Amino acid sequence: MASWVQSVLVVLAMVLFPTTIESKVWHYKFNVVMKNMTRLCESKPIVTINGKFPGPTLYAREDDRVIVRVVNKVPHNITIHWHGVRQLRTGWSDGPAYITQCPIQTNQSYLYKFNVTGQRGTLLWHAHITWLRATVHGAIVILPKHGVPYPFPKPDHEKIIVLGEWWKSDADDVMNQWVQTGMPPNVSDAHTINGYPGPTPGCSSSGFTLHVEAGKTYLLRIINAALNEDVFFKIAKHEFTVVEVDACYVKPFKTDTIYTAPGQTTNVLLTADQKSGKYLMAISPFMDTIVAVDNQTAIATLRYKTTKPYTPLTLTTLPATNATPATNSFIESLRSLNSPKYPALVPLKIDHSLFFVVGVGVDPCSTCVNGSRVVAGINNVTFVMPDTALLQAHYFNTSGVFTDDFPGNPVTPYNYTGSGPTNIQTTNGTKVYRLAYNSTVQVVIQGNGIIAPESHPIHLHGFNFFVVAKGLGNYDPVNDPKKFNLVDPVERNTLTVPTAGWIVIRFKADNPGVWFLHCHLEVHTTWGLKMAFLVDNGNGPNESIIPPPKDLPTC
Ligand SMILES: *[C@@H]1O[C@H](CO)[C@@H](O)[C@H](O)[C@H]1NC(C)=O
Ligand SMILES: *[C@@H]1O[C@H](CO)[C@@H](O)[C@H](O)[C@H]1NC(C)=O
Ligand SMILES: *[C@@H]1O[C@H](CO)[C@@H](O)[C@H](O)[C@H]1NC(C)=O
Ligand SMILES: *[C@@H]1O[C@H](CO)[C@@H](O)[C@H](O)[C@H]1NC(C)=O
Ligand SMILES: *[C@@H]1O[C@H](CO)[C@@H](O)[C@H](O)[C@H]1NC(C)=O
Ligand SMILES: *[C@@H]1O[C@H](CO)[C@@H](O)[C@H](O)[C@H]1NC(C)=O
Ligand SMILES: *[C@@H]1O[C@H](CO)[C@@H](O)[C@H](O)[C@H]1NC(C)=O
Ligand SMILES: *[C@@H]1O[C@H](CO)[C@@H](O)[C@H](O)[C@H]1NC(C)=O
Ligand SMILES: *[C@@H]1O[C@H](CO)[C@@H](O)[C@H](O)[C@H]1NC(C)=O
Ligand SMILES: *[C@@H]1O[C@H](CO)[C@@H](O)[C@H](O)[C@H]1NC(C)=O
Ligand SMILES: *[C@@H]1O[C@H](CO)[C@@H](O)[C@H](O)[C@H]1NC(C)=O
Ligand SMILES: *[C@@H]1O[C@H](CO)[C@@H](O)[C@H](O)[C@H]1NC(C)=O
Ligand SMILES: [Cu+2]
Repeated sequence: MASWVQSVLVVLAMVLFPTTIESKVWHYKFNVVMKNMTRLCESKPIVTINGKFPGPTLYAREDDRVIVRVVNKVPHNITIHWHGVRQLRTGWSDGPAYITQCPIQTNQSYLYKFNVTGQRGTLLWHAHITWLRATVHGAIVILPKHGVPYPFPKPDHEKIIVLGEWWKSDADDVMNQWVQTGMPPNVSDAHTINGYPGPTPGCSSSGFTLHVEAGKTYLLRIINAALNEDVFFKIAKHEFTVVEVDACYVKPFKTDTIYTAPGQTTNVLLTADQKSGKYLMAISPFMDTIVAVDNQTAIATLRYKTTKPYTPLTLTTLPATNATPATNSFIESLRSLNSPKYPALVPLKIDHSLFFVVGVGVDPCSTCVNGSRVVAGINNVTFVMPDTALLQAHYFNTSGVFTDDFPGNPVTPYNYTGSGPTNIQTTNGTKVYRLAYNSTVQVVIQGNGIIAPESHPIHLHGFNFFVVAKGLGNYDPVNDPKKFNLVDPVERNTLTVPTAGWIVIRFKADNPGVWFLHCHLEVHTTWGLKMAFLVDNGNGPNESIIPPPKDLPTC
């Protein structure tokens, strides 16, 4: 066949059968650079990607391949985590420092390579080392495959809304406050909406404005990139229809208040159905225990295109800081879409039934102010970071880096939400829990009340999980399983364990590698509320982790 005929046929085939086109590769370059930024009337240098805060949006399409070249030009070690991307067999590109890779050091670069197999929706990317996440984060948008519609009415426009926190000091200096003194680090000085706290008295600064056209529908991709705080999100006079969380479709429901924890993403439809004008968009913190919180409200504006000059802003009120019922009503409305096309594949037979008690404790510390410091842990184990990556140690059979004896259940049970143990010291270690490929896992995650009961947004790398139940007090292994939702529980990668309560999650360990599980409040992760699952290879290359890339950083 003449080559021009072949070309014509190829073009014709591409037009007629677009699904036969090979999946696309999306290339990105992330330059890690310092940039001076002014917020709250003060300037400071921050670590950024390509000079942006929030960082650039990473677009891809379901089943496509993504390659991100990260070049470190700052005097800090860095890694990037593609939060919620399952990293099927590509754990080397997952990102948490000392778990799946050594840091990318100054003047080094690394290619993150992964496929977004079977995923579509909004996710987050962020630095996963020290507290650099404060300024190094952004959105991941995974579009559905060509020709595959959303399972909800097509919006006219799509907008990204990244929520964050801002410190006037360097965020790593704030973290080091604890390292050096053992005292809890300072709360942030402001919350941000797409990088801005809103008008600040005493200096010229406005906030983010979302421009809308009357009658149009918008898909808002809301990402909580805050370090340490759960928040409420509201827009005056406008209602949202929630359609997706953590890149998993949900049964649509209406609400005027979004509740979101760090690491979570929420996609909502908003119709510009109000009178032309300006409407307050705001976030405020949620905290229902006696822990210090940044109580500043961040302010942005939703503005109709036809708004006349000097139109006053229509205001709204946010829930109280301790409005636990508002969080419950939001969480309890979340149900998997569970349609024939997007079924909820909840594991029904469980191979590993685990019980993780999460919370804080204390550890002796000779350099600390009081001779002790606040720590945190799971099943009384405060995780100690190794000085090389766990995944490398696992792959190369290096002994002495970790042990695989992480306790699947509390060693000494106690009344978790009651009087608690008298000795609140924890033990420490670098321990993983080992799982065979394909095994099914249930984890009851029970919050405790040591020092103060507190809520914890727990995040699992490498897998989505189903949240089959949640409750208050101590989990009851006899009666609570009767209330499990095994039909359409929400599927996601981060969910809050309520203050003095518990959640039950289920997942199938069909992704080989070393996968981090931790509280997504960075302060608690720093204190040691973290562990890792080690999932062994299955049969053959398609069920095994790929070999490490040549440019994998070393420690
Ligand atoms: C930030 O500002 C300081 C003081 O003006 C300056 O010395 C520094 O070079 C600036 N840094 C960057 C990355 O622009
Ligand atoms: C990084 O590269 C710059 C420019 O080549 C050099 O001046 C600097 O010393 C290097 N830093 C490190 C830590 O290697
Ligand atoms: C990712 O997709 C590419 C095709 O785009 C394929 O060649 C490669 O094997 C996939 N990688 C993994 C780890 O599945
Ligand atoms: C923390 O807050 C205290 C009291 O406001 C202040 O003195 C200190 O400098 C802050 N620390 C950092 C690292 O910003
Ligand atoms: C240290 O002691 C002071 C004074 O007794 C107390 O207020 C503070 O909470 C203690 N801090 C820690 C981390 O235990
Ligand atoms: C916010 O917190 C600060 C410091 O804890 C406190 O002084 C202030 O009264 C609080 N403001 C509100 C509105 O709660
Ligand atoms: C690690 O040990 C396993 C089991 O003994 C073996 O199959 C594998 O080849 C070893 N890997 C390396 C890189 O030596
Ligand atoms: C645990 O503590 C709670 C709160 O103090 C109490 O109501 C409950 O009876 C205790 N449970 C047991 C088994 O002692
Ligand atoms: C936790 O570990 C410490 C140190 O080994 C021990 O003293 C304490 O009793 C343990 N607490 C619980 C609840 O297991
Ligand atoms: C782990 O615990 C031991 C015994 O309490 C202590 O000496 C050591 O400093 C701890 N290590 C870390 C990293 O906290
Ligand atoms: C894992 O599950 C898949 C799909 O159910 C199956 O095809 C495969 O053989 C299983 N592998 C192992 C090692 O159990
Ligand atoms: C950067 O990472 C390397 C390798 O783990 C480590 O040796 C070094 O201390 C780290 N530097 C900083 C500033 O943390
Ligand atoms: Cu926590």
